[in-house]
Amino acid sequence: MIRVYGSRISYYAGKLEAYLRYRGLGYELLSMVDHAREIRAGAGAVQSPVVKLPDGRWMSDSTPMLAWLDAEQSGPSIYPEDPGMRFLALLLEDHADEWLWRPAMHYRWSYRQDRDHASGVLTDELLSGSRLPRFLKRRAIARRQRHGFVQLDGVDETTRAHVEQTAMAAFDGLEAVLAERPFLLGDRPTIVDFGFVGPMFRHFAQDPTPAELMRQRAPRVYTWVARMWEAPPVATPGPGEASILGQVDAPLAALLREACETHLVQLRENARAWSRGESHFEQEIQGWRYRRLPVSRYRVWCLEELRRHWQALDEATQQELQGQLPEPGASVLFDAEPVAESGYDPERNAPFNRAINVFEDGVPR
Ligand SMILES: N[C@@H](CCC(=O)N[C@@H](CS)C(=O)NCC(=O)O)C(=O)O
Repeated sequence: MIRVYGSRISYYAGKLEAYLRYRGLGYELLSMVDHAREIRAGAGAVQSPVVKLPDGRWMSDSTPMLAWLDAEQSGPSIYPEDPGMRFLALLLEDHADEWLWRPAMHYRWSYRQDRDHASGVLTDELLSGSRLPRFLKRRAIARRQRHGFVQLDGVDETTRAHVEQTAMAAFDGLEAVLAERPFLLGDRPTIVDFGFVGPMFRHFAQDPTPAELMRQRAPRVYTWVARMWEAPPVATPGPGEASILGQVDAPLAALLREACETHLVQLRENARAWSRGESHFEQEIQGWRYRRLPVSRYRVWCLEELRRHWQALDEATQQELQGQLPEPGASVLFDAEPVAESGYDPERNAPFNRAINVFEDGVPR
């Protein structure tokens, strides 16, 4: 049995669980806090999720974990075979992982109903061993999360409307794709579905405020979330069956545009600030000014990984993709000089390396 350490309302644990269910891989979900010391020693960092395999090896980080797990499976891969589509799929996964995190945390911790719900769940999951009164535990959790992941992650009265706008752009973008097909690239789930399930499932479809917005504005996304959780069986497709898209269509192009304008623009400025040794940076995204964003070393590595995948493409594919990836943003994938070096995982052992948190020791400072 695979051991998954994490929370049952966690973004990335939800992504991993959806994958394990899809592949029919049995797992048990265990508390991170009760096993924090063991996790730190085994995996390098405490975050949700961390996995202990039946052979005793530890793995972290949903992106390399899914890549490794999928390479071990028989049957059709969740990664598109076509190299160009595969690259675009990895870009959308990273966008869903790293860009939609801010709106997901904002909706969960800025709205009272959502904060009450999530702080209650996390108190019972994480702090059941502490004898403090429950209301104090809830307050401490809500304060940590709201302060660190919302206020210190650049969400204030000047950016809040944009943070919400970008979540609604994701709802609308996915809704348009799902008008065409049951999963984001075709008839079966791919890494793009597992990427978007992170924010869409455990956050937007479960937290009261965005869940209501999703039901009203993006009902197909709401049912797709359930479809992803239902864990459709993976059958080897017969000829002409269970196909996935061979080229970018209009609704997919809209998702890619949003990823370039937001996520890639932020990845570039984050990497620049890291190379200058700064802890925070200021930048404009889609015309909105963010005055103070925390630098993430982990995201410098995310950019390195995307650039590495880009470099592995042949020239003809690169040229074709350049026509599909707009500025501002796209050129950070192929600029001759890298913006920065993370120094993280130089041996390329992920998901079996010593992990780091996305931010310092867990929360932005
Ligand atoms: N890149 C990691 C990120 C994991 C992550 O940041 N998980 C969050 C919870 S969903 C976490 O544990 N944050 C650290 C904290 O809150 O201390 C992944 O994809 O698995």
